[in-house]
Amino acid sequence: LARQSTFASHSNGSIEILRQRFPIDDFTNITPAIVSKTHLQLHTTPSHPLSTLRALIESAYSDFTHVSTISPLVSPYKNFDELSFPLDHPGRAVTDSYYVNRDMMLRTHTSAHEVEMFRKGETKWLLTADVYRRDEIDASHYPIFHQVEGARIFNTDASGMKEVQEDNERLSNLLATANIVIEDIPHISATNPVQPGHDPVFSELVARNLKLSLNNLLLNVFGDVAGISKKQPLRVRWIEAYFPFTSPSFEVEVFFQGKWLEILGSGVIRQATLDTAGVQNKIGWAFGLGLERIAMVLFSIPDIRLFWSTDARFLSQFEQGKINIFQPYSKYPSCFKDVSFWVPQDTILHENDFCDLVRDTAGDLVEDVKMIDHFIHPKTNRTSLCYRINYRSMDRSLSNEEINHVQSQVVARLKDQFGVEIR
Ligand code: FA5
Ligand code: MG
Repeated sequence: LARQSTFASHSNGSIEILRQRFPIDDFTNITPAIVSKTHLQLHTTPSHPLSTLRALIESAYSDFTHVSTISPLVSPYKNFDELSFPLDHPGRAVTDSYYVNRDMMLRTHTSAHEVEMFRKGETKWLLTADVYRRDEIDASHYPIFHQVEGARIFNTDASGMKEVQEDNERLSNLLATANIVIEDIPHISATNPVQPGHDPVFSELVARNLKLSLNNLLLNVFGDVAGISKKQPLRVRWIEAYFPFTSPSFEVEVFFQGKWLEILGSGVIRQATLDTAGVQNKIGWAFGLGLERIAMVLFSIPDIRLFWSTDARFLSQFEQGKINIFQPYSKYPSCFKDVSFWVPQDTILHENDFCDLVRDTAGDLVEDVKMIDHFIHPKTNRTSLCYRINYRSMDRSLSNEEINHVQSQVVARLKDQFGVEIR
């Protein structure tokens, strides 16, 4: 089946990213719009809300190594195989991840650096970085976001057990007097099992250390703003999860402004990962937390695109180390444009391909993309799609001419790259 390149503009056989040149191939799907943001490092840009949040998290792990400048270019081996992702995992698909070529991609999560960190001998560390995923377009999804990975490993001997027990005691004392309500689940269960090679007692102690440590982190991050000032306890709930590289595994949600907010994934690290890193005699935990969703609620930032704004009316509202409520400077009008078309037979036009084409053409002028119609013609067997694009700038009013021009470029590229027939 033909999969058209969304990277038609780079036909000279190579692509430059972060001052490195790479050959392109049939996997290449990274767009110029994405490449142009790979160097921005919002999470270390002073005064940026993402940087303030990173620093706040780091301050809760002051005795850990902190890393925040690792390149997003990794091999698929590092992003997936080292972490025991099965070969047919959907995350590997070109529709879901950004590939430079078959051998190089933009990391989809900070877990891609776990083996490298452990191999260096790090035993307690935080790593903050930009991560990339092909996805839909709306106010809470952006193809680039930021994660903090945290991990801690212990010796699998009496010294390690003593270390984890002492730390559990210290952390439970800290939590004992805190205004927090935790909905917990068992550390280990039939559906969230201990790993075959692990001592169940040790694994439970490690899972408990993970939970105590993260409950304390959440208290630090949300404690002051989530209602402690209003004498409401912070509510945290632990949920059973699945990740190929941890067992048992957990997700954590925080109750904030009337809703449960998904904060992170975590678990007891799969021994295969530690073995690959050459630290066979260790056991430990890891978590991966998304910064944008937390920052959006802490700073009341209504649209994820705002993090990328260079408008002084956005940036000047923030100061490094300070959490304050964002004052929206204005909301400019939306402009909706529909495009309906027939997809040629034998062509797959994934929604993420459509969204990337729109993002690459319209940049951050696109707020939302929705498929509003989809049917297959009973006689010709052709697929008809209709997408509704909502154009709205965060910074200014858009003229009709400008929108019409962008929309006509979207249509032209659709015809050009996917051979669609406009209806
Ligand atoms: C992961 O990325 C795992 N690497 C997390 C992990 C690390 C598990 C270590 C076990 C051990 P997940 O895809 O669920 O998992 O993403 C983790 C967090 O990133 C989510 O809880 C959420 O806070 C954030 N996140 C995920 N997708 C998005 C998105 N599209 N936009 C914004 N934030 C997101
Ligand atoms: Mg998830």
